[in-house]
Amino acid sequence: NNSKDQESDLPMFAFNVVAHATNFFSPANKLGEGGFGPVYKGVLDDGQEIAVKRLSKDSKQGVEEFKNEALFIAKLQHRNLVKLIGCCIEAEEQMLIYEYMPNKSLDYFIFAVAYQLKICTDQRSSSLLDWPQRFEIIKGIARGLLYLHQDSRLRIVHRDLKASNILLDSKMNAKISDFGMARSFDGCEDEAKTKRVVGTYGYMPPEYTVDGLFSVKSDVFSFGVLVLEIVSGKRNRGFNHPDHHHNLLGHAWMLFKEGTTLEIVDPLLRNSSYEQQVQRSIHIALLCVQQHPDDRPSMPLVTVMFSSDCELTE
Ligand code: ACK
Repeated sequence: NNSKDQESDLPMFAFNVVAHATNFFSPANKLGEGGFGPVYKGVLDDGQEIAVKRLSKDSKQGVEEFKNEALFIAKLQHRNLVKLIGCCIEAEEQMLIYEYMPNKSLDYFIFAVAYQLKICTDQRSSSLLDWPQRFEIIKGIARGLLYLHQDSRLRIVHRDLKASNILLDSKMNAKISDFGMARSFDGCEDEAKTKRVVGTYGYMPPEYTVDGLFSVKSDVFSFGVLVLEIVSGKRNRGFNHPDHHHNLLGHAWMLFKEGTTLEIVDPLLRNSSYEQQVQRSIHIALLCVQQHPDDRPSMPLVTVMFSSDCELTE
C-alpha cells in the first residue's frame, strides 16, 4: 500500500528518453560498474549527455534499493545533488537516467595520483586537485548535505556518503549521488535502528557499525572523513587497521593531540596562504568524526563554522 503511494510520487518522464536509453547498453559506452549493475553513457536527441544505471538481474543491491534510489532522487532538486532525468522501474528493463557528470568521481581525483606515484610519494599527499578546487568541493558537498538534512519536507539521511559517491561536473562542481541507502525521517523521530548494517568501511560511524543506529549525525561523521581525505589525499581505512598511518582518523587525532595536525597534509602547504584554512578544515572535520553522535555538530552548524573563517558557504 505504502509503496504504491510512493510510486505515485514519481514524476512522469518522457517515454522517448527511457526508450532511447536502451540504445546505449553496449560495452563501448560503459562508464563503470555500480552497486546495481553497469552504468552507460548516452546522448539524447537534443544533445544532452546522460548516464544510465541499469539494474542487473543478479544485482547485489537489488530491486528494493534501486526503487529507493529512484523515489528519493526524484523528489530532490539541488545544484549539489546529481539530477535524475528519467527512470523505468516497473518494466522488464529497469534503469535510472541521470545527467552526465564528465569528471568522474571524487575518489579518482583524490586518490588516482597517489596510486600512480605510490613509490616516490610514500606517505605524502598527492592529489589532482588544487586547494581552491578542494575547498569548492567541500563547500558543495556541505551544501548538498545541508539541503538533505535541513529541508523539513525531506529530512533525509544519505547513509553512504563517500568519495566514490561524489561526482564532478564539467566545472568541477561536486554533486552527491547514489541514494540507494537513503532514509527519510518523518514525524518527530530523529534516530533509527537497523539490523542490516551495510555501508562502506572507513566512512561508517561507530554507533552504526556496532548497534545499527543512524541519524543525520551518521552523514556528519562520513562528511568529516571525506574532508580529511580531501585535504590529506589519503584514504581512511577504518578503525581497526593495525598501522595508524593507514588509519587516517587515528593518525589525525594523534597529530591533533600533539598540536601538529598539518603533518597530515602535503608538507609544501606550510607557510602557504592556504595553511590556516586547511588547519581549520581539519579541526572541523575532527569535530564531525567524534565518537558520540551528540558531540558532532549538525550540518547547519558545520556550514556556519566553515563560513566564519573559510568562506565555505554562501
Ligand atoms: O568513478 P566513475 O568514473 O563514476 O565510475 C563510476 C561508474 O559510473 C559506476 O558507478 C560512473 N557514474 C555514475 N553515475 C554517473 C554520472 N551521472 N555521470 C558520469 N559517470 C557516472 C561512476
